[in-house]
Amino acid sequence: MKTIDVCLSPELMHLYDVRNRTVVVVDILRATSTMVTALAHGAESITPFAKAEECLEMKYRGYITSGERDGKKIEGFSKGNSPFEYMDDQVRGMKIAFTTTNGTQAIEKSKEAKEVLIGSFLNLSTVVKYLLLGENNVLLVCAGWKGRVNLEDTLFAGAVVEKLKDYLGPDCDAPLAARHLYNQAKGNMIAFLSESSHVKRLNRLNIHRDFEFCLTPDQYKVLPKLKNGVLVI
Ligand code: 3SL
Repeated sequence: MKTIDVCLSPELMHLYDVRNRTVVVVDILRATSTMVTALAHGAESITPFAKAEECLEMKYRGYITSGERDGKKIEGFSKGNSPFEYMDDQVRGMKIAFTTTNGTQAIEKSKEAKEVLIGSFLNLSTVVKYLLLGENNVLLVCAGWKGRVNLEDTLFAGAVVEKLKDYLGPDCDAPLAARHLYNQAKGNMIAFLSESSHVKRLNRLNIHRDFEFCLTPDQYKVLPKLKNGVLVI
């Protein structure tokens, strides 16, 4: 039986040998939700950067520069990190250089993996189907917040573990904990997350609709994959 594990924070990545695994990076609020949205709406590619300065340089190479620090658009960048900035034709055919506080850092730490995918509630069923049919053991990497665990990424991990429980065995207790949490929350995830740290942060920025959208399952069927350092579908 293939196995599935959950890395609850990128700070725990040193515990995992990812070279033979399929890694799914998840940052529900909001980086991976926004990446899925942009590629579903026709963006050509997303190049993730850990460092904002390196990302900004890409504007001289014809890229849209996107991202945030602490939830706010970075000075000099074209776009922030709201999925609503990447819908319809706003990024169709464009190459995006992207940097975020946690999401792109988690991608950077996952680069050694056999393959790196981008997961969110927005493409949940597509992720699950791919992992079910794939050959590799799986690691779900939760981006968290500055090294700390967060609820929303853990809930997504729990949803994936729950849906694959008859096919992929848990590698340790983190997938079990995530699954139990998801089963408690799934009736009303918005209410369940109302006291979570990042929801409070986003509410302060007045972007409650981003929060609700990012928790909506199966809006898109795309599955972004990292190829030579670039996310494409
Ligand atoms: O940390 C990240 O990668 C972001 O998704 C955080 S925020 O939702 O833009 O605040």
